[in-house]
Amino acid sequence: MNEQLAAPVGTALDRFIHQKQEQFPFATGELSQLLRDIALAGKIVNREINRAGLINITGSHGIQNVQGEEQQKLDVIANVRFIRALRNGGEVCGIISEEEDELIDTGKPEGKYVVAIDPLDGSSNIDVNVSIGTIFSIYRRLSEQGTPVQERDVLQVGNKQVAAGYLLYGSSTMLVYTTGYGVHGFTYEPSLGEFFLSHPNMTIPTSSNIYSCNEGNSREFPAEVNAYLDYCKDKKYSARYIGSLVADFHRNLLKGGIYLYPSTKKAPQGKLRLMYECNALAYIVEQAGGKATDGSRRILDIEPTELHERCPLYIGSEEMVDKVEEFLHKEQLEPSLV
Ligand code: AHM
Ligand code: MG
Repeated sequence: MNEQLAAPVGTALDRFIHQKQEQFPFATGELSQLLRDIALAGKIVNREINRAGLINITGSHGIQNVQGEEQQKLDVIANVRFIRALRNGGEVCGIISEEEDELIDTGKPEGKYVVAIDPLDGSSNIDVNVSIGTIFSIYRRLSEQGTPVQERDVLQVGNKQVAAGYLLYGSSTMLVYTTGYGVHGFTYEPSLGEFFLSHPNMTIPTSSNIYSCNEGNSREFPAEVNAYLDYCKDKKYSARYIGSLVADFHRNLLKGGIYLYPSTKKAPQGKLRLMYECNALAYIVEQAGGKATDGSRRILDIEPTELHERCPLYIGSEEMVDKVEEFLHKEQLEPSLV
């Protein structure tokens, strides 16, 4: 990591963003402002989450989202908060959100950026006081500034992300993001209402003994995946699965490990969404020295065709992702069950 880009632990997020911007002579400050907008919305959502148990706003909202899943009230709240923050900021011309069927035109055609966001991921964990998160990807628009946003502005390949990150609402609230110059983690200090740099230049161990997977689905997995899971058990790896992607990913980022959500018989493309779950985490993991694939393709090289498309995900420590790929491509194994 370039020493010039180093900032001391304890640096406030705003200052950190400002310092980074100063290192790029032609930066206009719009991306910096956009990151601040996301951080602000994150603080508001964090407050709502912390009050959830008290003010009885958790539980199903009674309507289904675009994926056919039941929305939780906090999903809706988080969605509204982030969209409002991004709209008011003015840097963003279009948004796709897990909670919205269609591309959202923010009504700010001068906005240079588009955002793909999962406002509250791991929503099945809200009611049980388990960590949840927000995941976001930022792209520079392709169409001309000053014109309405188009679908092609958001349907960009992951390697075109200019920034990506997540908020983790856990035992502490954290913001972790990259703009392509390493991964930096900030911890929220609620009494001051500010994020402070706590994890500069995060790197993921190249290997470890943690695997994260919903093995309840194993009857539905391809045979090759089950062979890999047997390998993990032979190696006496620890299974750690929270069921909140951000939380599972964050733990593996710090400690090393692999997270896998394979294709299943029922869901041949897996469960997770490329545009606002897989791409952001793939960008972060690569910046941290790890790897992310769908089993055969680098996640960041997948050309999207639909806003809400899904893809299998194998992500984490490089050697562990290499190993699972080795299993997935072993010819001597029984043909895939899927
Ligand atoms: P969500 O966007 O509806 O919350 O679904 C995504 C979540 C991930 O956070 C998590 O890793 C995965 O779904 C868990 O799925 P499962 O319950 O099938 O194990
Ligand atoms: Mg999600």
